[in-house]
Amino acid sequence: MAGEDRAYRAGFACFVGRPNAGKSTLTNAIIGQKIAITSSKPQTTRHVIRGVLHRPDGQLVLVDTPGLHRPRTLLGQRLNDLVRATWSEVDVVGLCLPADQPVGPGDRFISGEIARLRATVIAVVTKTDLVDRGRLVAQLAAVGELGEFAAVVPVSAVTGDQLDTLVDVVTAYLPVSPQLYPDELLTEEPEQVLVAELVREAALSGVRDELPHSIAVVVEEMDRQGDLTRIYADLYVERPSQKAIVIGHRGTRLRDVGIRARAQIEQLLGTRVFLDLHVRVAKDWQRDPRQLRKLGF
Ligand SMILES: Nc1nc2c(ncn2[C@@H]2O[C@H](COP(=O)(O)OP(=O)(O)OP(=O)(O)O)[C@@H](O)[C@H]2O)c(=O)[nH]1
Ligand SMILES: [Mg+2]
Repeated sequence: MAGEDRAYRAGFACFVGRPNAGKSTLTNAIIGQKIAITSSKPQTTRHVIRGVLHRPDGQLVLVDTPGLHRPRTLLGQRLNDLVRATWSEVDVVGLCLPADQPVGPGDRFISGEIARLRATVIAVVTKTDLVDRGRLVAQLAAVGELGEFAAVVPVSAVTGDQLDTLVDVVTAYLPVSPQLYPDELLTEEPEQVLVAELVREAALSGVRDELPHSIAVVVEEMDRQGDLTRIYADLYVERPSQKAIVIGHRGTRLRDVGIRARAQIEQLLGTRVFLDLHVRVAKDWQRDPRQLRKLGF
């Protein structure tokens, strides 16, 4: 059915869902580059990040957002506000439901909220590589019960299974429109923001409990000369005890974070990287409007 009637489509879509549902991993897999950091800790994403997928028949702009959750801090409230603002601006919303977890009250809440939007709503069953066929079929049935969806697509961002189908489905619901972004642009995010996020991702791995939520990263200075980029970044925590954990015995943990972050940043920038990390305490920043502003929220 290829032919003249396939008009060029362009528009915005975002994946929504509980923290840890796989939204950022899916966004990266579709864009084909790491624009959003991911981790096994809930509430990893804190910024709205746009990535652009270019196809001959259209342009899909994916907006990665934080997971919607019950807020316990001012930061939590701000993140939820960001999510809701994004929902009202996109053409397609993909509700992400992990295949390996029962559909729960959190999913029902989000599903009810998005049903009121002007966007086309589809359901995406994520992480299908983690379950067998029987369990997947049962999950698809449970998702069918959850609400009215224009489509239900099972997908694995890790194996790539069904990714193309998902993109086809989402693109089909975009409006007929001229191109929105120039060719080849993958993301508009400033490099400093992407770099700060990569440092935060490295700092998240291996820390537990409340600590992941307490970490924020700001790039203070970034200076490229030839094939070397010098980066000075501050890693903020909320209490002195957390500072000790992040730095580790004789600085070993922090050194490790620096090594892992540097490898990722070198990939992003395509230059060698000198990375200078400082750990600072910003007391209870998640609840403090002034600190939040300083940290970019
Ligand atoms: N096996 C498997 N794991 C996945 C898949 N997609 C995501 N994950 C894992 O699930 C965890 C959460 O993924 P994220 O993409 O950070 O989840 P998120 O929905 O963006 O989470 P928040 O930003 O916290 O709301 C990570 O450990 C991922 O590696 C998948 O398709 N298969
Ligand atoms: Mg995320």
